[in-house]
Amino acid sequence: MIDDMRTILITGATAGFGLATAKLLANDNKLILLARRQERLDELQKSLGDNVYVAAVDVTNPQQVKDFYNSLPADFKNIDVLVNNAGFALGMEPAQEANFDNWQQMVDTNISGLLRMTRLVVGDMVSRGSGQIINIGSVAGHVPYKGGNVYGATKAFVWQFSRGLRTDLFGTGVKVTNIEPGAAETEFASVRFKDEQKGKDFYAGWKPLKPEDIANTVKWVIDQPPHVNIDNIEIMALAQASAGMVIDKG
Ligand code: NDP
Ligand code: 8X3
Repeated sequence: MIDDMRTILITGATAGFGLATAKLLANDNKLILLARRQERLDELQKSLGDNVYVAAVDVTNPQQVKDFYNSLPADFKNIDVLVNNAGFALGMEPAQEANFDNWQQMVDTNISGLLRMTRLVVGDMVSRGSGQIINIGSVAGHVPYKGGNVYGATKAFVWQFSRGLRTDLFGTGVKVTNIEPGAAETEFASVRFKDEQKGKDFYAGWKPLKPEDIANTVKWVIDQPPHVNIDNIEIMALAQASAGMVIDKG
């Protein structure tokens, strides 16, 4: 173990952006990887080596989060970077037809989970006078689309919370970034539709972002010199854009 390596905690590390980021950062950093699926975490532990600590933690579960934090090995206790990535959309029905439980789960994970993880690490970062919190928001936090209702609202929360956090942490040495991707080919769509084929169909016939595009962005944000804070990044596939103002004449 190399003591001067950064310790980076990534939530949602078993798929998509979190997994690609873990793979990209594994050689040069100590990683703490969290997600719910133990088998995948075990595979990551094997494939990414000694500088990786994995824990099956559901960010919506306060006790699991607390227990995980209290049992971190000494080598991993000083967290330099938190990547708040765990999250999802569930359903794409218009508000008047949506399943309330889906809404609740998105709020619990994308908002409360992110807050819980942030609160867990931010005090120590401030005490040490350094650290970095990278939130994964979404362009859906700014651009409404049909059925994006609560998902988009959770990401609008992430945008505003990131700005509030940056304000509170001003002068402490702790950095805050909100990365806002457009559609990327991950498990996101199959989770959203609860249907693998529908998920695949969503990405068929065009070129969405890849998980590695976001991993590269996270790495670039982390690699900035100490005096630079990247506040916000929007990153879209060339093949996706907001449709602009529309009129219904019908
Ligand atoms: P994936 O579904 O591919 O990965 C999501 C990851 O989050 C998985 O590792 C999953 O692992 C983990 N996860 C989900 N819920 C929890 C939980 N309660 N506790 C801990 N881990 C959890 O999605 P993406 O990589 O695409 O999404 C990552 C983030 O990026 C999300 O916040 C998403 O909203 C955002 N985003 C995605 C975009 C896209 O188009 N793909 C675009 C913009 C933003 P496990 O099931 O093992 O817990
Ligand atoms: C996911 C991006 O455009 O599929 O955050 O809602 S989009």
